[in-house]
Amino acid sequence: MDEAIKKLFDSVVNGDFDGVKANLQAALDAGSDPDLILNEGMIAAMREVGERFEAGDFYVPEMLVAALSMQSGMALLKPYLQQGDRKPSGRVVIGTVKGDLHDIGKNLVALMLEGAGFEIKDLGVDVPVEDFIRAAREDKPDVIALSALLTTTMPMMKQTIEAFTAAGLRDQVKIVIGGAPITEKYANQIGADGFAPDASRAVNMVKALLGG
Ligand code: B1M
Repeated sequence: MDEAIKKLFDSVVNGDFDGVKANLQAALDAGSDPDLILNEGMIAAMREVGERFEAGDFYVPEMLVAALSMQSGMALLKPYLQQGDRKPSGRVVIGTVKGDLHDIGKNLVALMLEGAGFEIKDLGVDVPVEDFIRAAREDKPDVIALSALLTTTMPMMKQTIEAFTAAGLRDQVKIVIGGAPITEKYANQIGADGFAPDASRAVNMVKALLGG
């Protein structure tokens, strides 16, 4: 792996903000592929952080600082990830479901969709079902994208889909889901219109759903 990307990985794991900035810039200056920087330097680092948390070597504060350092790097990387086609492709409302505060993956999905020309309304984290319903009524999106990172918050996705059916809105909007614990099987089980395991496949899936 590129030396700067390896150092970036270590900086994210250690929550070293200055290191993240310097090593990210060094990787860009060295001509590394932005997707590689994101996947090998940052997303892989968050995976490592999760493993250390599970092993009891990291606690919530370390996990949080690592997440914040990654987010600071994302600001620098953003322009390089958004060089896709820019034709308006549709409107997407996105949010992390109620009870769940994880937003890095959701932000990445929003960023990539925006880069692919979608208009994005980001409802943030810990989003109650009613807010998705309100956004569907007011903003008339083509797609509602739900993110969940906890096994305990996955059921909120099912509840959200059921609430759309109860509100008579289910056939007016596609509902797609994703997040680390989510699988295609779960998406089918709860009647979602689509699932994607990562941000770039989320863009392809949403494009395909909208016939693009
Ligand atoms: Co938390 N956390 N966390 N955490 N955290 C996980 C998820 C965990 C797996 C860690 C572990 O134990 N290994 C574990 C969940 C276990 C489980 O449910 N089975 C866990 C836990 C337990 C918790 C707490 C309960 C800890 C505690 O308090 N005791 C707590 C819960 C708080 C809450 O939400 N109510 C908690 C808190 C936190 C922090 C706040 C400290 C921080 C989040 C900060 C933030 O997001 N702003 C945090 C972090 C950083 C993590 C890990 C380490 C990293 C998550 C991340 O950002 N990954 C995570 C471990 C892990 O995932 N390996 C962990 C990088 C990101 C790019 O990937 O989010 O998967 P991801 O997104 C991907 C795909 O999933 C997909 O595309 C993205 C980009 O490729 N995707 C979608 C995501 N959303 C999509 C939507 C789509 C499509 C694709 O729509 C169509």
